[in-house]
Amino acid sequence: MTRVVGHLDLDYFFAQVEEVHNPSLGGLPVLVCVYSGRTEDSGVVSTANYKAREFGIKSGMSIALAKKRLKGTDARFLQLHHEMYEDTSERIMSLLREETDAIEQTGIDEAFFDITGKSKNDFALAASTASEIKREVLRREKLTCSIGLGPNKVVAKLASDFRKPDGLTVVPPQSVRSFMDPMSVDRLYGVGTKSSALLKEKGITTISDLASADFPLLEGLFGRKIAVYFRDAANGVDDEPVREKSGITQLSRIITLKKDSQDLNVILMQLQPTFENLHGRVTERALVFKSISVIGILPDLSIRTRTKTLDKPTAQLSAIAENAPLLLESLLKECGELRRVGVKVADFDAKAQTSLAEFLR
Ligand code: DCP
Ligand code: CA
Ligand code: CA
Repeated sequence: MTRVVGHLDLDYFFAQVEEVHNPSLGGLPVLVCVYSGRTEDSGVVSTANYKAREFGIKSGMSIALAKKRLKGTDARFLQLHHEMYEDTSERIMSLLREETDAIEQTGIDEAFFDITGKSKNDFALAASTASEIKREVLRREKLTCSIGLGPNKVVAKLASDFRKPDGLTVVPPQSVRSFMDPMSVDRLYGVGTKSSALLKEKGITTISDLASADFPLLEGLFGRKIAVYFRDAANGVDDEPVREKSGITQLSRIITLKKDSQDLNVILMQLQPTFENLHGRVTERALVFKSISVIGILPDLSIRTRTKTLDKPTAQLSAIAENAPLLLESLLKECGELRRVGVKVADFDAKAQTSLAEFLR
């Protein structure tokens, strides 16, 4: 079945959020910097607005070099306000979730989305949905973004990158080959610097070169699985669904004891019911965990933990039910009375949920 997949990426994200919060920056080169604090200018540029980019400013460049390039201008060098960007990002992701069939966030300022159902598989209708999303982002957050539409994630990602800032690039199935063919291989989602260097050594520089490359040659360079992905992606073929990642790194449950206690059995009686509850949340999200911790909060509110790392990931209730009491016993030996106690699982095995393209990134 053909799909309609989009990719949205906010323009010069951190710097644009800063501009929204401080309109007096309008028109000036704006740089958001990560100061390392050693000397006044040590650190790197996180991102810069398009005015600053006219002077050759790039993400990752040293602040010292950026200052040199912007000498004589009225450029503003700002500090990071990460929480502000996180909050903005969260609101935009909820907006996108409201307007589409499914989303998959791939970074603080970008996400894939699926609008196959919503657009009834019609790219003209999909284009107006994408315009509507851009308008809503602008109306609610005063931010511009760039959107690409295509029949899959590989094409959508190339399309959102194609025209920036404030772009909308629509690539219906019949235009995929002519859109992708002339592009450099390193633009392809999943092709990193190492792979693209290897490919270039073999004379494979454009996506069209890769699409028609000798398959055994690719297999020799990257192994079968990756070679298949590269060949298909270069041909505009990609069946990876758009699916929301849990994004969770740990799950825990903490209770307050009826009375401060140091007695293993008394505490276990109250803690045991949380094992099943926690395990239920693990299963619900189809996660497998590799570590289990017991957390103790003392009457002075200081926190102690004991962690056990398993040999291999598991989703079994018994892994919690058997290890938590042992961890609790060891914790109690050290710290006396507890006020609150909890159990936590973490180190989820993400690979099961990651597509090959993301794995390669
Ligand atoms: N970022 C960073 N350091 C980097 C790259 C990015 O701190 N080397 C941060 C700042 C960016 C944000 O991540 O605002 C998003 O990164 P993008 O690559 O999407 O770049 P921008 O959104 O800044 O610019 P563009 O308009 O090209 O998307
Ligand atoms: Ca961006
Ligand atoms: Ca981005």
